[in-house]
Amino acid sequence: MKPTLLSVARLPAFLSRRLDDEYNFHDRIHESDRAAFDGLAPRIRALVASGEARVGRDLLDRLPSVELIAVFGVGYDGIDVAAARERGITITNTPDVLTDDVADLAIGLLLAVAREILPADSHVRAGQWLEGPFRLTRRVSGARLGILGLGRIGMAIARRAQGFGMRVAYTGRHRRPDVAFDYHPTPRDLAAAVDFLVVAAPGGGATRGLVDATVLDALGPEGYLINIARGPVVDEAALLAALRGARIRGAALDVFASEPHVPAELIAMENVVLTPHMASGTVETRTAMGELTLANLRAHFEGRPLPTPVSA
Ligand code: 8YV
Repeated sequence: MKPTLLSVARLPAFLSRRLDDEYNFHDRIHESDRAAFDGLAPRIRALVASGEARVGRDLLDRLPSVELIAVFGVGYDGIDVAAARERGITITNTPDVLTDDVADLAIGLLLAVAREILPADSHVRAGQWLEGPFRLTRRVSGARLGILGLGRIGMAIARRAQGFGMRVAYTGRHRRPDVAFDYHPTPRDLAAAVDFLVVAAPGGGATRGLVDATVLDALGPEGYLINIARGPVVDEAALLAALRGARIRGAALDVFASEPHVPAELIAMENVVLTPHMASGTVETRTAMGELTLANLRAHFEGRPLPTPVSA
């Protein structure tokens, strides 16, 4: 008999189709059909989530047979890990396969906000070039880049930045003995030392609000913030206030505090670049993420070692 699976997030169609072929798969029926969910809940053996999905203690309480939560994404801050562990539930994610794409978008956002690519594009489309040249923008090559969270994605951003001759510095819980970049013990110290601050830290309670008003003020009126990690790592109200008061020069954001809602004030600002949580969103990477999610599920149900379990 095929194991029963529930997805708790919107998944790409190709992945849902494959899950449907291989499992007794139910797509978010806990949201769409409560009665059907209640009948099925005792038989659900695995959840398929995404980087943005929420799996709380309350949901797990209703699912006594869940053995595995397979996350289609690297971040699992939406999962109540403690509640899962108490129940002996294993969690898998999809690291590595998305690292390059996320780093690519971080650099793309950085270039877009500094070189004002979107306003410049509007300048051409609106026929304003006929009236005069576009204003001068900010140089990226050779600038100072700070990375908040030098994990796999942070390192990939650093490598790309070195190609632009940027001087790289970082902060994180620990100084890394294996890298030569300047280490700053706090986000504030790092922000004070750089022109561009890129957030690449995991989400969750430990990093919530890490980029606050003091960090933004340290970044200063010529500084830029780029966030490709998780919205809540940045205090969004403090960011809005800093942008409003020209206390930082610009921001480029792929993630937000309550996606898909983006504050109207942010949308109205010209010195920000906004993308819809799409850093891993290429055909190639989403396909690889889907394959890895399926490989984790298969290994689990066949009793083989999991390709990418989340370590404690
Ligand atoms: C999402 C992400 O998972 O990997 C992560 O942690 O946030 C993204 O890659 C992706 O958008 C699928 O929902």
